[in-house]
Amino acid sequence: MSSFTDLWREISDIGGSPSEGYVRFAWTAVEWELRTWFRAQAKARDLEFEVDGNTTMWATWNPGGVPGPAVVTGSHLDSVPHGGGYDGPLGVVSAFLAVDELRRRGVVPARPIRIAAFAEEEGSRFGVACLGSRLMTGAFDPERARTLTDSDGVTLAEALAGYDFDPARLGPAPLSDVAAFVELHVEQGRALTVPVGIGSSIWPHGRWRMDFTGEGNHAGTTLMGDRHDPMLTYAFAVLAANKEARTHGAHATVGRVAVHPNATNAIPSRVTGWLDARAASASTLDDLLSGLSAKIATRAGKDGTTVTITAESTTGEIGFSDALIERCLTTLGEKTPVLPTGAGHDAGVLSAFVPTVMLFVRNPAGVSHAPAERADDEDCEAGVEALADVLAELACR
Ligand code: HGY
Ligand code: MN
Ligand code: MN
Ligand code: MN
Repeated sequence: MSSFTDLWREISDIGGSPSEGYVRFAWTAVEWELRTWFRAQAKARDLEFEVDGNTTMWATWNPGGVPGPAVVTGSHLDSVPHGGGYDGPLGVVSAFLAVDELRRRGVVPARPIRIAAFAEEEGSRFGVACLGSRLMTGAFDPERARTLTDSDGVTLAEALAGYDFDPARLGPAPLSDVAAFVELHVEQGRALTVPVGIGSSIWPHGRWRMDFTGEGNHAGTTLMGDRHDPMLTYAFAVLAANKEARTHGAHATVGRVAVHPNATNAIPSRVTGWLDARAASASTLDDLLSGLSAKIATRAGKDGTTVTITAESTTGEIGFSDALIERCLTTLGEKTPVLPTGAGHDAGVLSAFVPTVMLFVRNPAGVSHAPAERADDEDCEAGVEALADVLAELACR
């Protein structure tokens, strides 16, 4: 049986390093290495390995051969560009170790326990967050998914076919197979001051693509008064998003931008910025978006540019199962903190369909989506124990 440290080391060189961060995009050679590792872990534990039509990997432990819905745990293996190593993989590694722990305890579950690794959770390659779980629940149209395009112009259907996955198999899966979902995840801010906490809810959030169009021209000869510079409208939008977020007690970020033609001596003809916005309530998020859109439109009028804002993926208010939170508290101790998060998760997508809860592991750096993301090994071990306790509670009673 592996210790946390040993199992963690097995993936710590795949797709990056702790100092530089990880680039682990869906349906790439790096992800394939992680898939190979997952499959080997399932095999080493004599778990039944499967890949479904959405390319989610499953490893099933069902020693009693019992029929019926499973208690599912797991997370994702993909990352944001140069992200930390914990966001996602911690939940998958902990899931394998929790099964080891239950075996060590001599537990025989009364229902199957399944480990899942969802694809493209970050949406880093095709832009739609939690794409694997959205497809599974029917929350995203498979036809539309097949035509999503990455930054190299590769469609999702082509990316799948490149690894012998059949794009025609994308789509909803029977959720009646899932009795409950428990996702363990590194906490992504400074909210947790003890090793393990329980998730209560996820802030409503979304991603919007903002396309600014103007008139490309020479940087040296075009009079300042003659310009239609979309970069100006874009710059205004970034500052306005920050201001709106502060006014609303919300969060707004523009972390990605594409400029055409991207030349120092040319006024750009086109700028695309991607807005990530999140708020404690859906109405606050709506207010933020409508206020911001109006301000940007006014500014575009002054700049002689045009702007279109398109939602790429949105997630409404999510509260995890009260009953499961109660059972986690009974199992882990009534003093275990129960906390909301501003980060999105496959658990958030599944929670609209099946009883779902999350466990968080302390993040001493308070950083995520960046190489400095951390969790101490001792806290990760406490996370595995907690996950094993919760799985025993949900799968044995
Ligand atoms: O972007 C997010 O909130 C997440 O970590 N997938
Ligand atoms: Mn993430
Ligand atoms: Mn994650
Ligand atoms: Mn010239």
